[in-house]
Amino acid sequence: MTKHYLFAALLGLSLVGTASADDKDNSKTTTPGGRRLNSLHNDYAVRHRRLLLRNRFEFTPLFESTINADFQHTIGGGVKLEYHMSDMLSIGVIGVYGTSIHTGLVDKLVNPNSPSKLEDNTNDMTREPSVTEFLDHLNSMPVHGAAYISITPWYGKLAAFSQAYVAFDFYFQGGVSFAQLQGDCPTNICSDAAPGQPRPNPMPGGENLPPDNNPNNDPPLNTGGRAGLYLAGGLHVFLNDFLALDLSVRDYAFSDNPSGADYNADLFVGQNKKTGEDDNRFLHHLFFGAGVAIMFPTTIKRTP
Ligand SMILES: [Ca+2]
Ligand SMILES: [Ca+2]
Ligand SMILES: [Ca+2]
Repeated sequence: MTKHYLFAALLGLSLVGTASADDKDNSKTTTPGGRRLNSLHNDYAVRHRRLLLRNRFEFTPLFESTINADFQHTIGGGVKLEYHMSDMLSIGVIGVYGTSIHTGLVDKLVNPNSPSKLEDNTNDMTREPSVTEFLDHLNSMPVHGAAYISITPWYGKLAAFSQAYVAFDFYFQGGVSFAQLQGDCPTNICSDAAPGQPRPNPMPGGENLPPDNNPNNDPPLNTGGRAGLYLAGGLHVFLNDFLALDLSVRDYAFSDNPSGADYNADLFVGQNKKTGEDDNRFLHHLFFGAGVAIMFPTTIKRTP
């Protein structure tokens, strides 16, 4: 009997509970499917959050260095300009002026004291290029850059040694890259006017001579403007409301032949009409970049 009273009382309480919960429904919104939502649904995920990116313009002086160069490192300085339409999405451009430094491989091949040094004087009887032939075929990248869309999927706070709490975000970028490639092979070294093709016979009326099959005297064909793909990933570490450390790895991918040599071993430099192959090929140029991002306006808004 007591049990029945207890049960009735509990039932009554639960009904009262339901009724009082229903009373609060006046403040709830409802989805088209009839699902009830409370006021938190339309609220900000984080209140009073500093809006470090949204509607801000980013100006970032930066330093860049190649990390996968075979023959010549490119190191240089430039600027990144970016507009953040939202916390997630931004558009930008980057441009860098660079200077070239020989890699360790090149030093091994040209250093007079190196045991693997190339031949001193041009000898067309050997496949090996001379030091001068080799160096004159290398190209450099005085200018490179990109235009891109950037996505910032993650942001948060980083606690360092339980002392410093800094805001950070990770971003990924994709777009188009461009570069200006430079080289200078004098005509006394790059003397072959028609690489891979039969040469006219100096004797009048004589048959054409076969190709010289010597790529070391061919023009390197690795200079001029290039366009291709751009991919990057990086992070901002905010030092205050408007300054952030900007670290990234960028890939400028475009057609290139950094050695200017016969890469595909068909004994000349240039496009092979029979195979369609070219010694220029789609190459990734990876750079590490470090810069200081300055955000404008320098004052920030917060979520309510
Ligand atoms: Ca040689
Ligand atoms: Ca040749
Ligand atoms: Ca070739």
